[in-house]
Amino acid sequence: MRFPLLLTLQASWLTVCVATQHYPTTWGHYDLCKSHGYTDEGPTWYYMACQPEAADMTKYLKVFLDPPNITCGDPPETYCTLENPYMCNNECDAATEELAHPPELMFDFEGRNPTTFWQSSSWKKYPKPLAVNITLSWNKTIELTDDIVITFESGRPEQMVLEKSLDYGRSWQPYQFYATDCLDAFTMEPKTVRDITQHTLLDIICTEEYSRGYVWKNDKTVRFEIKDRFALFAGPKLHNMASLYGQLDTTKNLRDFFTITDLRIRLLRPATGATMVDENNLSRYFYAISDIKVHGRCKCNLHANSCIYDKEKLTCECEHNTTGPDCGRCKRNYQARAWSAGSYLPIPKGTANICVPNSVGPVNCECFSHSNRCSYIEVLNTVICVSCKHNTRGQHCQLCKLGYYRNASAELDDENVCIDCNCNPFGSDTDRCNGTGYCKCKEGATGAKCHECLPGYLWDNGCKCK
Ligand SMILES: [Ca+2]
Repeated sequence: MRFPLLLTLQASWLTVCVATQHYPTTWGHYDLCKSHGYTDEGPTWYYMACQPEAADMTKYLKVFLDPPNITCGDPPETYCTLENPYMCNNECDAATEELAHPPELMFDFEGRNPTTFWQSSSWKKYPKPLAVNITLSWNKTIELTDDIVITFESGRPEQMVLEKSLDYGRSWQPYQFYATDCLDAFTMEPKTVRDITQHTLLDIICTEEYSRGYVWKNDKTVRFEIKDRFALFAGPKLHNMASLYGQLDTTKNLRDFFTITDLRIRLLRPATGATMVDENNLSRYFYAISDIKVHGRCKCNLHANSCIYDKEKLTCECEHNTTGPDCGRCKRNYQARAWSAGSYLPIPKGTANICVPNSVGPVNCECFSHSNRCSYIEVLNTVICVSCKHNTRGQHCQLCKLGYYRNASAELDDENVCIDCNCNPFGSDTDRCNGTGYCKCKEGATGAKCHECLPGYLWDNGCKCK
């Protein structure tokens, strides 16, 4: 029986504060979507940008192979080792559990000995290339937060491309090319991640770093370096995440670079060892992968701090009145202003950019013709008019400014709705008046505007005793 799995997301503030730690989980700053608070108007919610904690994303993917029947063992095959063509005691048989190498063994728990791995058929149709595509699909946008690491139990491929899709597999872009000879395989100059700068971060490179060295059995991994790329903005130990957030906030291309819905590993040529391909012993050449690491975050546009995994699909638990798998739109009845993603800025709590309920205030910035500009006050969850003219004030310019009073014979949208109190500056206490225009007089003064004196008083810049 399958239960929905809730990714819980309590960021560890402790870890954030340990400055000397390598690669602190500073992304965890954004772990709360809202908090309770108080204003003059009573209790309210304060909204903050928030996002789910980074996690092992291989638990939530589906894997597809192309060709679909490329996994070894049907019919059963015997394999030789690359180093010693006479050592042919590895058997693959899909019908026997202990001898089968299905794709899910690329994602099971590793750390056991011997390792478990997926394995392809051997290169029986040489010289036709032995090419295999491994597609990992999340059916959901995710943001990569750590290096992608692929561990090969065969030799590492001599040619391979890592590709990504941002549109659920409709279109693909390369992430990185891998070859023993980049010029020969892809007509690209060989580079490494160390050649990349802030300005060339989006460049796609070919690297020879992860293809050579089959003889060194420990060099089994092929890597796509995410953290080295982060470090170009956040510093070598990722101390200055604020700088990275700032860049991610303002540069959509950069944000998209680390965002994927699918990954595709295109295996184009298996390891062949140091010598020519031995056509008489093609059982030496195949692909075998024991582990693929993809660490990332369920992408919710900074509008959710958790995702649920239900019916084999990740979905954001949207806050801020947003909805959709990525919190990518406003809920019904919360469309008083256009949807926008949350922002990492200002550090450390960001801006929630919540969706505004239609029912809070008039939807179309109603200011009784005294203003045509409104502003949304997030703390109060309210739309208010800005720069009310004609001596008005208030959320909808429905009140008179101090020193003015309501003209009882004018409608609310009349330019003359507010009349100057016109209180005599010497005779009255303040320049304010009541709702009928009467000013508050100083001792001895009288009249609506306090410009006359009571009996026994004489006018002399105000009313003085006789
Ligand atoms: Ca495994």
